[in-house]
Amino acid sequence: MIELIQFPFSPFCLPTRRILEFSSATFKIINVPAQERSLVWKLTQQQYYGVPIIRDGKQIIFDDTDDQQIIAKYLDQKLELGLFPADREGEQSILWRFIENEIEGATFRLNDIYYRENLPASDQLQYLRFKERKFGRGCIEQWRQDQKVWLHKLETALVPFEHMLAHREFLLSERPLFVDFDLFGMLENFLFSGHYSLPKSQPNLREWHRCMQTIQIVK
Ligand SMILES: N[C@@H](CCC(=O)N[C@@H](CS)C(=O)NCC(=O)O)C(=O)O
Repeated sequence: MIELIQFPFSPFCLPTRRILEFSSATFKIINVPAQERSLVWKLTQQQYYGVPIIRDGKQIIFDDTDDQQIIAKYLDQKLELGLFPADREGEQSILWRFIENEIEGATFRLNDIYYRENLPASDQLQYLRFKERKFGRGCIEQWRQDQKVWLHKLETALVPFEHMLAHREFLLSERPLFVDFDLFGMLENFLFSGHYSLPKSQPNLREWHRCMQTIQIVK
């Protein structure tokens, strides 16, 4: 059975989880604390500490690149999901870079504002320290002060997707491709704290999001 090693609000784990649910394959979720990666380190034989990783029998799959989608492509092939049709590879790879930079940059900050609610008390110190080491002292407090600015940036960055969804049911096609799951995962990260909803100005995106929550492959 496929095992997904993850933590629940990770913007990079959420697309993988939804792809697995979409596939109808049986899989098991193994949650690790957001700041404690010894299981990941051990399973990858000291090659990687990020999440997600996948265990599939004897194989361990992880994506140590910024833009190759190694895990999603592995699942796509193995489970025959058709998420990466060759004739859409170029458009998808431009879109997933935008999704994982512009969109994710806003969603993770907006969610991290609520890290004390999202994490058990025992994990909060290491989480704050990790963020401050990466983004500077007081970064989360700053994001909290700039919350409206980040919400506006997110809404603006989502406009092109709203336009795409005015013309078809999914971003590039009449069926979901990888970029649908990628954007969905980032938005689930944004919505995780329960403090936000998708912009009222973007009804097509809201409808698509509702559909993406439960869609399953028909084979
Ligand atoms: N390219 C990787 C990126 C994964 C990633 O950035 N994961 C974050 C969590 S959302 C992570 O584990 N970062 C390293 C860390 O937190 O120490 C993928 O798509 O799987």
